[in-house]
Amino acid sequence: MKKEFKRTLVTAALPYANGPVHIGHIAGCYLPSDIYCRFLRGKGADVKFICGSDEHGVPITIKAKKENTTPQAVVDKYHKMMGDAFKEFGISFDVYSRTSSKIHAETASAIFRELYDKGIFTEKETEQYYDETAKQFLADRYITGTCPRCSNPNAYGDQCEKCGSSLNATDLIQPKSALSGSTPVLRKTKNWFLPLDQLQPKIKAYISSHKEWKPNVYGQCMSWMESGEGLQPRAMTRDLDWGIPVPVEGANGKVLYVWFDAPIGYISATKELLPDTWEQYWKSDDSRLIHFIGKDNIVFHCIIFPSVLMEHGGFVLPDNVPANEFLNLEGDKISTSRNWAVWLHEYLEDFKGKQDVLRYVLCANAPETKDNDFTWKDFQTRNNSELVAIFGNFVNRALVLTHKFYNGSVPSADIYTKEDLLVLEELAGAPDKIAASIEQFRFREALSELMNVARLGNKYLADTEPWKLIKTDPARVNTIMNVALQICANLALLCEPFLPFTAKKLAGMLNLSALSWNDATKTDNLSAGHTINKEELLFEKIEDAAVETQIAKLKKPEPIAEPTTSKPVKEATTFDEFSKMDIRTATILEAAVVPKTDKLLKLLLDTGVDQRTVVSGIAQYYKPENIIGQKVCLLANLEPRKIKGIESKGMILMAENEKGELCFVSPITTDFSNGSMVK
Ligand code: B3M
Ligand code: ZN
Repeated sequence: MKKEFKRTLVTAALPYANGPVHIGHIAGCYLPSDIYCRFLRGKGADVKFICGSDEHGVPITIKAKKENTTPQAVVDKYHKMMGDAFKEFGISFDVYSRTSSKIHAETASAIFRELYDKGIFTEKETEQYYDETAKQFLADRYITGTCPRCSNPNAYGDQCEKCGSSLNATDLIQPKSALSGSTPVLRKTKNWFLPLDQLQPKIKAYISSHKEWKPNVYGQCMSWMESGEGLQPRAMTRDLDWGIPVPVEGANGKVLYVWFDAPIGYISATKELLPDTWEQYWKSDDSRLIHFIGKDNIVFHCIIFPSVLMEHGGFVLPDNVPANEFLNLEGDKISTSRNWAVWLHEYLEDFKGKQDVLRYVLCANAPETKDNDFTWKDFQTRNNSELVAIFGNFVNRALVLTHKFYNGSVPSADIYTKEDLLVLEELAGAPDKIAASIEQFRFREALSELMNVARLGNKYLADTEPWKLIKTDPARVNTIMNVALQICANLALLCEPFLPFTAKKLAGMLNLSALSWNDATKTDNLSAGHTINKEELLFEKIEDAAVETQIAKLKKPEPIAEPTTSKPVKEATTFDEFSKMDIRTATILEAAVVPKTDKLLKLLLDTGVDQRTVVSGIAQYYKPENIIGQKVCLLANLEPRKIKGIESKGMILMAENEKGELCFVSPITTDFSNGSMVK
């Protein structure tokens, strides 16, 4: 029997605050969850829509290193950027919170502590890689080395991106620390593990009771439990300095595993939204919890988070986890590092006021059951031949004719023909059809049912030709135009979940107010004599030039490689002249800002032959603590020079980027020792 729920809590995956949002994220979970929530609200249901930024974890610290700044600065920047873009795109979160908030640290710590006190965790000492130069344990992402499967020399400690194998850091051949380039050593460390092996029977029973889940989700969960040795214990704490401190004794220098704290972010965000009533949504049996995510997050939402909730007790478990597959772009995997992406904030800038076009295309082409492809050509076609030619065209004709024939006043329908009645019947049946699809998370199907309503209207006008009949049978035209206007009104109600900006505009044109989804089962939402407003175009044609610009932008190389930034080659020199330069490799051992300056760093270098001090003008670009262990090229026989009272012996070689900033040229991992000649 289907359970009756009183309220629904919908969550969308908390995006990592280490970069902006792209169309893959939107199609994966933010758009479907938004459609779902708007639909439920339209039906008058009690629903809350929860999201926020995921601000912990190694992706954030890596980004901070890359941008030479602090993790907090990184998350502050992207939290704001993502929140603003979601809002402008019409993603209707009731709250957009963040996991660096105080309320979240308290909530996550309390849940960890409860599990700890109940004796759920197993304490285990394991050997983890430790970087002796950087003096810290290394997260898997911070270790690179050769893949044992395919010999890719740049595999990461958790995964080889070349052959796709998932790895353990200790599997890597010749591991290197990405922090200092040194070879990490194994050190013992204690962490707290969630014994998923022991919990497996409970988890399996829970998932087996949800055969209604999407086959990709259900299947993935089952295959984890049934293949190999089944679920394995997983550490819920990590040796890292960015995150929520582990709230138990003897856990100095350890933080909660990001996948322990992040889903709890849904709870903290609900608390932030509803300080007094949040428990209703999380703790009563008649509340329904639904997580919208992308497929790479399935294990965390279907297995790990429910285990935490179960072991804690008192919380409802996810009732459904409608995960989508991936969206590709122009036939290729979306990639942040290759800049192969359509960024939401850039779309909003380039296509002002066209939020609904992207919403439409991403929904019509959503990767619901398999990976799908976004192309700019398809974007243009769907806009021009569906939104403009069907939806926009129908509404425009109906409104223009109403103004022309009736001065904007809705005519009355006195006698219906059989044809009219069939059209009205189909119109009245549309909301249930669309609803049935949405309730099963089939948003593409739902959208196509919505477009069928616009098609119905278009066909009705084409068949009845009121513009011809007006001379010979004006009474008949009254009915036709009344019916056409009812279709317009219901379209405004039904399109709201998908195309909220269009819904608002259309409702304004029709002078409709205070109607919602449920009213769309009626076919007399506009009464005779009601005055409508002037029509405007709902959608505009998108020209070739606009999509060509986007395609060109996609193909444009990273700005750093642009030819305009290169300087002409200098005058010729001789090899003898060059040979006089003693350039060799060295490692930065210590770094400090030279007092009373803001440009200079005093560096202590290991040159292989000695240790020496060099003063370098790079303080604006690098923080001293971030460059310890950095390999450099040193011009070793440059005459010593006193700079601010410090004797500087040599000069390190840097590259100047197009912004005039100085960057290290040496790769992060290197295979030569200090003192190697550069020739
Ligand atoms: N931040 C991973 C991701 O963005 C992660 C989701 C957390 S949901 C609690 O793919
Ligand atoms: Zn590999």
